[in-house]
Amino acid sequence: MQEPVTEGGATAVAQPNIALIKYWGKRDEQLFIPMTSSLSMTLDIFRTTTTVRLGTEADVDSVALNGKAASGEAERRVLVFLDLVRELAGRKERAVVDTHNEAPTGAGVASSASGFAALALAASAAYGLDLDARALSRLARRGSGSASRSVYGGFVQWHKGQGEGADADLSSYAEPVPVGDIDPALVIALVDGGPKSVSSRAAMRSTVDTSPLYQGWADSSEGDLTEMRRALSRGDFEAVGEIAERNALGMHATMLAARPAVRYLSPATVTVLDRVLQLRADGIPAYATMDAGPNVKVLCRRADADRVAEAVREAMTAGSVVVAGSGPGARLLTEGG
Ligand code: 2P0
Repeated sequence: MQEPVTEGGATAVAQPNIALIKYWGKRDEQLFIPMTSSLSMTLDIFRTTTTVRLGTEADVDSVALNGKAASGEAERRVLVFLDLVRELAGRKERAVVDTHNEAPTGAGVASSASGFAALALAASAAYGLDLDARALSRLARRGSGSASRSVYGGFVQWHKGQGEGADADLSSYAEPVPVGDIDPALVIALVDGGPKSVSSRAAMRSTVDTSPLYQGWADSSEGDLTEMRRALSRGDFEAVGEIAERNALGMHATMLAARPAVRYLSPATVTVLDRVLQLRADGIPAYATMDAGPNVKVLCRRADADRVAEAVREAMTAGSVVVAGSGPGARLLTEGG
């Protein structure tokens, strides 16, 4: 393949986040406005690095993911996003996008969050848009809802926003949340590295449309969020963990009640959940959360992370365990790194 002629360009890095209060359901699919507010922790692992250059002669965008030309839905989502950035910037040049992902794709450690946070930052810089963090978070949201949160490091709340249309778009953004002294770690049990059976986007749509349990969870999630913010600010680790675990289990309950049911949890997931209960019975504060896949993320204190990782590893017959801490938000790389 001939190298395209390019000029300028920007490289950005972002990392995934794991929600402690989940985002599950949109009230505006076009603008990515969520049904509920959510709250997450940005991780210090699994970087996505994205370079966007402007093609001076190209008449189409070119997108590479991990060194291979992107295709299908993954490519389409990037092209739609680039159109949005061009519209905001009032520019017409096509882009050459090169993305490298350290995370295993498709199994619940969402690469779409780090991917669209990095793309939003690199593309807005390449097209000369001067966005503040809130505007960048709103832009990243249009690529993938959870990406709005990866713009920031540490603990982050994504506001569901108010009103409809432009009002909702302006008021649905993420921002950092103050936290007391909790020194958290997430022990990630990658019980299955394969692609997910149903995309989270399709699964959340069908849950909202068909699950009789959905509204109950959405209502209770508002209370969970309020309690979570209080627990974080007073540094109450046990309360943070308990709220996160019940919010995640509730989200999965809504999916199990969807018609047809969406079940991401596998026997290996349940085995790890049992091990987490056992850890608590043994006096170690450890709490589980799961996303749109069978993997389990165990929230614990950093001081307990090795012990928790060991216990989880022992419970697993396959897969691997990764330990993450709290990480930084999206940032631009300057030339030379
Ligand atoms: C979250 N998840 O809060 C929730 C919990 C999965 C389970 O955000 O359609 O890839 O691109 O906005 O952000 C995964 O959904 O969905 C997700 P879109 P996204 O982390």
